[in-house]
Amino acid sequence: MKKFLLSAIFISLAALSFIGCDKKSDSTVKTQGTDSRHTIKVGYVQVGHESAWRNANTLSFKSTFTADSGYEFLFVDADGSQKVQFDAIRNFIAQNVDYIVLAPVVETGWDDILKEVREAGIPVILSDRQIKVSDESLYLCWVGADFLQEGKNAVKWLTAYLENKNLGTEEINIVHLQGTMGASAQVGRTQGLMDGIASYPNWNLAAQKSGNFTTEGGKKAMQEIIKSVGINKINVLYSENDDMTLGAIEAIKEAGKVPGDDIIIISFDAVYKAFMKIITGEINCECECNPLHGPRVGEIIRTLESGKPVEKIQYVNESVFDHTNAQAVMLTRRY
Ligand code: GZL
Repeated sequence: MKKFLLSAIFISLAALSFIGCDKKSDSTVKTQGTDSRHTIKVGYVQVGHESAWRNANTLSFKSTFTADSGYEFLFVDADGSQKVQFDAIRNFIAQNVDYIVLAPVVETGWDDILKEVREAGIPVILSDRQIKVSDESLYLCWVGADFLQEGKNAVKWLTAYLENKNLGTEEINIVHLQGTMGASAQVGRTQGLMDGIASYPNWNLAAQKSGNFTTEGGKKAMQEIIKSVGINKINVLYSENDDMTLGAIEAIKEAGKVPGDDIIIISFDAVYKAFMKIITGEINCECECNPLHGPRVGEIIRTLESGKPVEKIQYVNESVFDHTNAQAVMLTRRY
């Protein structure tokens, strides 16, 4: 009964926080500003709709860049394709937008297209994942999470957890579900774990597979790992986003084990469906990754419109949650 009530509270709060937002992930959504003199035309190229985090991120932008707030908002959901992102950017250049906001699918391959944008004289704001370019002036600024720090937070949590369970010197076999390979969220979270394993001789990387940040991908990868490693040999699951974690939990249960008890579960994002599992004990640690970039990017554009400079790199604030602190903030969660 308690679980049902908790779920009902979460779902109604989440629904309330997104009221009035368009839930569609249309390929192009266009809204006309109310006052043409001050309408700011923003072209936003989103990664896709692969995860609950991504959908919360999209809704955050759609609820910020509204016609009532003086924007004409062009939205493209690239469905995980960098080529679609390139095409969308060229289309935004042709439509002469005032700003291009880009959430890059992967870190590499952006030099040429961003040079085209620079020739068109359109500023580029990066949101969420980062890029590796030969010339950092190809984009104006970036707002997002420190993915390496998120990985370090997870390792720090696991170290303390094992110490508290008197397992600090025991052999610990860790299976690792990676996100979309080459995405900076995957690169940073993987580095955090690898650095941790390198510093603890009793931590072993038992298996490593990409689930591409999706629930289906996480379940399939975990099933393959269970087959190759053996469910009884797995002590910890380090999963680089909640959607993969939810799929992996299904696979762990199908193998007859109790997630959060037989296997320590560490996950990233802290979206409410997974956050609930801290309360029920199926997930031990959630490393938050704040998806609510819309207001921050809106603030950046307003600052630029007023002729003021903006910081090049802007990290969002994030926390780590487990059974000691999740309950207290459960009702304040906004995604
Ligand atoms: C992180 C973001 C990642 C999330 C995943 O900022 O890029 O992509 O962790 C999402 O859920 O798919």
